[in-house]
Amino acid sequence: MSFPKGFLWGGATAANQYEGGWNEGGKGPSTADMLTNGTHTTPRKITRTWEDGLYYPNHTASNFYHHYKEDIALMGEMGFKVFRMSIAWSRIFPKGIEEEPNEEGLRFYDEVFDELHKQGIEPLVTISHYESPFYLTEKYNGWASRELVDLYVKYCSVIFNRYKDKVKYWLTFNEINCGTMPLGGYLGLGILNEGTTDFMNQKDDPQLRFQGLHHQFIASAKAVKLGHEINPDFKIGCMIAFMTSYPYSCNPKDVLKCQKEMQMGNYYCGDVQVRGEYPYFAKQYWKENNIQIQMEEGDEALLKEGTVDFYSFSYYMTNCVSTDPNLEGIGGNLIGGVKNPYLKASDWGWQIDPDGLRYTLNELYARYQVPLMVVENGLGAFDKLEEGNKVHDSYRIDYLREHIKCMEEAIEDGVDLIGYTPWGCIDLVSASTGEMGKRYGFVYVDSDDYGNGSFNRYKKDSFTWYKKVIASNGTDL
Ligand code: BGP
Repeated sequence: MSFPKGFLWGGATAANQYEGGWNEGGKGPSTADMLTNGTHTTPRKITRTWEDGLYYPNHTASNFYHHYKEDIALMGEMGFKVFRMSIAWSRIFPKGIEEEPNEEGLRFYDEVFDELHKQGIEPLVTISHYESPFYLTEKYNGWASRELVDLYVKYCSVIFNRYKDKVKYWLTFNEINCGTMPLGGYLGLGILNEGTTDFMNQKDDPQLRFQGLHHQFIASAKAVKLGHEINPDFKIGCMIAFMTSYPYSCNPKDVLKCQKEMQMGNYYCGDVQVRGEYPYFAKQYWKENNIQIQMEEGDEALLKEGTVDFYSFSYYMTNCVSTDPNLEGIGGNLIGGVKNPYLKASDWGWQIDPDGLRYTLNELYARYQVPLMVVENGLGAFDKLEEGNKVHDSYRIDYLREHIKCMEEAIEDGVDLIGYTPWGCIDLVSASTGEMGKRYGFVYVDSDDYGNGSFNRYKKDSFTWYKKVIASNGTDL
């Protein structure tokens, strides 16, 4: 029996992909709301096709806004101990700059948290998950400007004070390390570079990206300090998109290249947020890429004072790194690297690697020595709704079972793993492709890629399986 008593089993979502109600209850548009057409007023449907590129049809999403009671009851039925969700910043501050928060937005989350507690579920709240108010992009070019630090801290102060007795676990920024990468990195930073209208596809400006990240680090550190002042019991974590890379061969050149990619892609941000200072390799990278980080007096001290209480990460796949240009790349959405001949992949080319999770957990724990939480993991798949509204998703069960086994092994290795929230526990819209058809959930949501459907909820086979896993604390897999 390896999973400790009190292990936090649950599931994960994000407002912009799940909540819907994008312009209801006084909510302003967020960066994620703007991805397809760049206007404030045209509500979007799910329009993404493979040819169209990266669309993001999150306006209706899974309509949690109007289904939260039903959804939370389903989570309760599965026995969730924790539910990871995000607060949409633009529901609280529609433009991000108002004097007073939007009471209707605050009340919505009050009701959600109350409902969760009725079911004995602890909320785990991502404060910013690709959804800063779009107005801040227009006015300040998002996190490129230091102005956002105080606006974010003000938002934190409002939600920390309001929910201090309802929420204990917080994450400051979702997958903050995406900002170290040009593709996809701009969404979380809310930056639109000159002459571009598309977050996902713009001329890269490393100076702006890394300066934007610095602002997020400062904002995160300030939030951690403030949170602990408001409630010393708060547990505030970082959240990293972790993709372990293996050297494709034992050619030392491959090994060195791989090490470099791991440092900048995976470790740069966690090192700042957990250890409270930039890692040694940052300086060389800045030099090579002509990046000058503007620091204010006191920034270094702040980073030290605002280190996180735990480390959380998403884990879907691993890749290989090679210096050989002739090897086949992984391709697909937002992912790079070389194919690993030992691994199978999902329909989206994401290579499935449960052992890699055990390896990653050990590496992370050796480096940071703080509690770890896997806050995203899962298999995006095309599910088929069959007779009697059944979904037979044995492929998903297999994926999750193997990953849970490897988490168990990591715990036996001595890793302090405290929770597991598989991604998209109730079907939602995909971040990288904008499809509804890329499903992760234990619960099927009846909507297609165009937002057509009844939005009814149906339990998949994995629902019953996961319920049993939780009830047995991971022994009955
Ligand atoms: C992470 C994001 C999530 C989520 C997940 C799955 O990067 O934090 O928002 O969507 O990946 O990715 P996708 O939706 O592209 O399948």
